[in-house]
Amino acid sequence: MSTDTPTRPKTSTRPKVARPPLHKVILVNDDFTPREFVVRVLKAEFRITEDQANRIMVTAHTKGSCVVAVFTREVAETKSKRATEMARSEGFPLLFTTEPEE
Ligand code: TYC
Repeated sequence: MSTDTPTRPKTSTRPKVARPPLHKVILVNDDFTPREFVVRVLKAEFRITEDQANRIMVTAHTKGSCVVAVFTREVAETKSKRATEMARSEGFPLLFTTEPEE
């Protein structure tokens, strides 16, 4: 069947390179974990400087929680779990959680 209207190849201007949704790792404050230990865990698991770790720790300490970084879901969950386990193995209640980025 033919029409007068020439058919165009289906093209899209939208690139098909959807990025995976990102998840935040959140540091939660508590009254027991020593500040120095929080900084040590942050540096060990998230490979950040002493200065960055200190700022994140102080923000969680004063505001209740602080976003540490964002990763793909699996990486965020693994890092959060490892950091929380590091604290448990030393007997501290320090907690890291994850949540999807808006
Ligand atoms: N609030 C703790 C203290 O005063 C320190 C601390 C900071 C603990 C941040 C957890 O996510 C945290 N020793």
